[in-house]
Amino acid sequence: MSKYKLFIISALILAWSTSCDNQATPSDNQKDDSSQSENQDEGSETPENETSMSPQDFVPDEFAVFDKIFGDLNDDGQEDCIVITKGTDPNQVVLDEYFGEMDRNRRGIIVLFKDGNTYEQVAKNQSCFSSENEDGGVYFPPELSVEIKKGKLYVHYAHGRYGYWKYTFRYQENSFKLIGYDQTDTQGPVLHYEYSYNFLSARKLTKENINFYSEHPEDEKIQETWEDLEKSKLITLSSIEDFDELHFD
Ligand SMILES: [Ca+2]
Repeated sequence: MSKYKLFIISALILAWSTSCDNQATPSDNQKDDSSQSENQDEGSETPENETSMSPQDFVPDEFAVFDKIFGDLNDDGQEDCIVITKGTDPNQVVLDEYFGEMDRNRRGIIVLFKDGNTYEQVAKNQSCFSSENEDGGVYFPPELSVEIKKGKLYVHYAHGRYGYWKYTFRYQENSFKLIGYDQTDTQGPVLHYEYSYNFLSARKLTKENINFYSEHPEDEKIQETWEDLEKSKLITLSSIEDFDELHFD
């Protein structure tokens, strides 16, 4: 009889502990699910916190790598990486009367800081640059190059005999800020105007070749003018919708 009682008690304990296990399982799963969705949310809201060993891993599926530039952008001696991306939408490949198929997918930029063996994403803008196959009219379209020099990020547009313009960015307060803009207006080898904006000091320097119409570079006579700019919040790289629309003169 006592053996039978013991059996009943053992059976009850077993049943009770199993039900506890069953209860615990879904709540654990629930916990896992919620922490996973929290992580996913964090990932989409703050992609700049993503890390990976390879720059390629930061490029979303529907984009291709157009170019990669290496150099130190935050003065820690570790070589950072800029990835220039390009869209892959087949609808953006158009047929040009003279040049045949032209891929007009826009280009973007991803900036990665090296930290030991991994990269961390610190800035991303997927469509701020037009394609390399825009219609330049009677002249070729401006040629984009992105460079790292002395810890700064330069977005440079060369436009042959008409001159160039370039944007200078520096990493500060957790984002790349536009701190300078330079532009030249030339006619072949002869300079007409050179503008230099410093957004940190809110000052602009204009150099004018007052002997421009002599049409000889050796006759250049430069007159310098300084102006104060209206102080405003620095523009961030990630917020620029279209570099083609970002001009100051
Ligand atoms: Ca670095």
